[in-house]
Amino acid sequence: TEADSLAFVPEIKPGPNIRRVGTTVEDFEQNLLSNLYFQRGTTIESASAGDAYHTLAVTLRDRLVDRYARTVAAHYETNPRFVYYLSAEYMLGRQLNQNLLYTGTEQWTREIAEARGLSMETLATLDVEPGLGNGGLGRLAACLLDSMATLDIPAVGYGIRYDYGIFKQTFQNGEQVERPDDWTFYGNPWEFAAPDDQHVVGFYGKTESANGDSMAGPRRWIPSETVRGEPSHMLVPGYGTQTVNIVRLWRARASRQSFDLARFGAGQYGEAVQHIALSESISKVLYPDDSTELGRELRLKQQYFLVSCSLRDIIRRFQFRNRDWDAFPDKVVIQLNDTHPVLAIPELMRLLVDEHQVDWDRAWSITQRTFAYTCHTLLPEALETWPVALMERLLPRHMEIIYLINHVFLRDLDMRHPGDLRLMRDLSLIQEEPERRVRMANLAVVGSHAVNGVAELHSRLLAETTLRDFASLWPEKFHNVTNGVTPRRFVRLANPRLSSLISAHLGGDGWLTDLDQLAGLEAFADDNAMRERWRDVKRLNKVDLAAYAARTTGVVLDPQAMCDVMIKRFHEYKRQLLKVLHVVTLYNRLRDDPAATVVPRTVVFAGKAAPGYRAAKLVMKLVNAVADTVNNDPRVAGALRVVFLPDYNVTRAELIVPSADLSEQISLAGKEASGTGNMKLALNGAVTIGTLDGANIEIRDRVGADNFFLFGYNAEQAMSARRSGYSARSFYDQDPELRAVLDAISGGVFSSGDRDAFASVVDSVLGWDEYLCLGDYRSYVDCQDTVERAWQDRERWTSMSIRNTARSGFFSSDRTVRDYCRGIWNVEPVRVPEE
Ligand code: T68
Repeated sequence: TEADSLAFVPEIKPGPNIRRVGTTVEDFEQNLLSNLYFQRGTTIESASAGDAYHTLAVTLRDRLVDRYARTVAAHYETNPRFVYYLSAEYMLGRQLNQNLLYTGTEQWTREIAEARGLSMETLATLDVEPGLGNGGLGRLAACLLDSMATLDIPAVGYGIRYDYGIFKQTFQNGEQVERPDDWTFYGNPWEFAAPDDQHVVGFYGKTESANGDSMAGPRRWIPSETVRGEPSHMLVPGYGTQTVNIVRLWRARASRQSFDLARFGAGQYGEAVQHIALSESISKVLYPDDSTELGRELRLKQQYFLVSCSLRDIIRRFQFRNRDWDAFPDKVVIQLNDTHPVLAIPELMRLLVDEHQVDWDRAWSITQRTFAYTCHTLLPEALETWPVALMERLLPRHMEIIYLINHVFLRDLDMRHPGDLRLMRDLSLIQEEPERRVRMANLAVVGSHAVNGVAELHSRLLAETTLRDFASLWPEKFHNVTNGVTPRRFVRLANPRLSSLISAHLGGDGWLTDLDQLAGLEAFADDNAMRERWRDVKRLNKVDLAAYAARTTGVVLDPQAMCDVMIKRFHEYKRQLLKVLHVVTLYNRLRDDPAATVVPRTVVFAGKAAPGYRAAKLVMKLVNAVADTVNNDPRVAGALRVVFLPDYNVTRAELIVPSADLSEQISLAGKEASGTGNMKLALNGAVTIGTLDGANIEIRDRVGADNFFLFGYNAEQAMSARRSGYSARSFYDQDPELRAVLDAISGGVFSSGDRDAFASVVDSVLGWDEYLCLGDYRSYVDCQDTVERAWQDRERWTSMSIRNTARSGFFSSDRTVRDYCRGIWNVEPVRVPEE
């Protein structure tokens, strides 16, 4: 049909008629005026700030379209191997400033806007951050997209266009209150709808034989429910190159004819749209992680929805230039960002076997060569499993396919390790007890040619613990790819003052795409003039942060004080509680001896907790309570301030990171897979206080032990402490300072005398203390005392700060992407010509 043939052309047909944008400021201004007139339907005399913002956004987008069209043409021409990054989450951050930088129109825009009395700051605040992720995993996806485009890697990101992103966080009585994030309320000028490329996704129903009756042969799945997946995409420009890739996000729409006109006519307005509401609920909201039991079925539907739409799209794109299925793995590598998109493995099998008549063994070989899987956790409770009963109901054909994959896998396993029932039980894709469930991580490992952890320690521990038996079965499958962050967003855009200083000393901004060049700053680490300017940058950044804090929370910060930051999701293993114990320690010391000379400190917290995570939310309430008490106590004014900045997101990170002096990376060793906030902070000259966990180890190896404050158990010691009868209570009994801290909390010092308010925090830490907070307390507090002594030597501290930046070039996500390209993807860049 006409519609079918339309769907089988690339997004943009390569051809000579690509429209080009002008190259002068006059052209740019003309484009702006023209978009204001034709897109917003208004004139410069009557435009609102919103009109100006929207017009600027689409004008920048136009410039990127020009590059995108040339990118599509170059890719079509080359027919290269593409990376398809599948992720349920993307934390892209604000787009405006990024796209101004990447199109080189920052200065022009400033002049044009300011001539009309519009500040760049006003425009920036109208730019809404798409919060389509929870934390590190989603932000990593966004950093990798940026680096892939910058390195000219042909790539597409696939995700879900949630109507509501991660909730907005506010506090009431110190408790987190979640509000919906209606991020597209005023429209999203950055995206393009692509209704021609929609796909139909099935759920439920039954399967039947298509010919013969073997489960391995083609079968027919007759779903009993369908929804449409409607794509839109946002442009992902590379920095300093012509490549513009896309991230394609799927939105669930009801199938046609879903509106019940008869019911509406009968006055049953709710019932009339019920079917539409139900279908569209699939992409309604981002899950604030999987710690709630509620809506698990909907979460599985989300996962399949993403996978089904994306795979059809990948196949459609493959078929532009290719026919032979055996070439599929040569043209396609699909990276699975954690287990959330792992249903893509049985889905590709289904498409090949049932819809394209490829026989099972050939399909399986294609599938395994196509997929690669990144694991982001070590916590066994975070490994996803789905009840077999639910899978059988929702995705009957996929369940058959998973059984068959498992059957063949276990048969081969039995040949290699005859009679090893323990091994079979542990590696099976199906867990039997206490309930039959599908193990998504096992499915991911069996169906992929590469599995990677996200930091050296994490990859080692994965192979030694969580995925041990798989690692001895297929050692060649296991890789490490240490995470990274994009220096464009997290240094250049977030910290323009530091960027100018760096460029001035390195003789240009080549470091932005070759971050190892930061090593050139090493020569200035002990240079007095440089140290002076370095401190100036930090101080001015802290002035900005203080202004923001005063405006939003009323707390007044001192830009001269040490800025001590702990910014990340609230989770027990990350140990915000340990940080609170330290703050209370400082508070007690100051109260006991108001004349004590201490280093003035501002402690900044930010982060969200999963709405259903009670323990984390209580720690959050404790942070707010301690902040309240400390900030209102005149005895400690000038020495200690605590501020909890609400609604942490990418935008907030860009504000806080540049002003940090001390970076808190204090998770219990062996629990944090990598961390990426640790990298952002080190790159911006914060010195880390941390455990030997995740990428902290690699940061310390590079910046040097002298420029890193290390404390606490290492991963082995933590595991063995627990095995040899760890007793939290003994630390309380033996350490009077710790005792005073816990007694103050349970005695109501931070809760107006209410002894019950935080009793469960104290009881749980004195009882089991899952994350060894008390075991690490003394070592942590002593290490903080060392930090204070170091801070008092201003020149030495500044040198440490400079060395942290100079030696952190490794943590660019460009390096991460190069590692994936060489070790796992085997893809080559494709240059996009200028004209
Ligand atoms: C993080 N994981 C790791 N998970 O905790 C962090 N989980 O160490 C690492 O640096 C980062 O991934 C990038 O590799 C997450 O952020 C989630 O957000 C998540 C979301 C849904 C379900 C489970």
